[in-house]
Amino acid sequence: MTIKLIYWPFLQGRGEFVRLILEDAGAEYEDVARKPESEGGGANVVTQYLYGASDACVGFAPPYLIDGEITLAQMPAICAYLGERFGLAPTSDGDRSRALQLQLTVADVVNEVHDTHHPVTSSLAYEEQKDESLGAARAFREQRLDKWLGFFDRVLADGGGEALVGGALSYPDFGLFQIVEGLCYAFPIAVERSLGDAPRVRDHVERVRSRPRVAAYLASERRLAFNEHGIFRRYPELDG
Ligand SMILES: N[C@@H](CCC(=O)N[C@@H](CS)C(=O)NCC(=O)O)C(=O)O
Repeated sequence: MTIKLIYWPFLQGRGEFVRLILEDAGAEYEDVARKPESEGGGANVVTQYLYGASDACVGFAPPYLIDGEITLAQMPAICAYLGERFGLAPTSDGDRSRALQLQLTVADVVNEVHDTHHPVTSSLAYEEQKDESLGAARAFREQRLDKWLGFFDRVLADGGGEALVGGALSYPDFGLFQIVEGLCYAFPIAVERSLGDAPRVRDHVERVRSRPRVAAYLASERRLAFNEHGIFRRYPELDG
């Protein structure tokens, strides 16, 4: 049965963490809202789920995943589910819990990055909170970026350098790939400096990028470009 992903059709956002796992797994899936409206797609599909107009009360906010009878929301929960389903999760109980811990840490980074351009509220545009964003982005660059990348670098070192947990690539490895890709887009100057102190993270990103299905996906039209609607936005003034 085809898995359905319901997510905003014009941005990577939190949906991209799900897309990367589906792609690496070679899963049969439909990115429903990206289909033309005439074929049942469009942003309206997401809105229907978001505002409860759909039959299924899936979860509070997108991404949503539908796999037969199973409906799920919350990006880390979806990634954990797909990791288990497609053999991209550790097998021992301890490592499985740790994989979830790491995916939740990825989600923490996502939230912090979001708050660099929306520090006041999501319901106002960036342009309406630009002054506050300057301070929030500066604090992120100066106090958090090295800390986040250093943390993941140490986790990779502990795991032998090839994977975050369990000795083989699993779903949080794709999460780390995506946050570093996003950070490089949003804060190219600051991240280039920080990655110099996180060499394992840098290598890791290339390792994930060169996986055949990931590489094919990144080169395809299915991979949306980063843009200023998503989580990782390039506003040069926020890069210091
Ligand atoms: N914690 C949730 C956050 C979900 C979320 O904020 N979704 C965004 C798109 S990335 C959205 O459209 N939110 C609409 C809303 O909160 O009303 C997750 O990780 O999935």
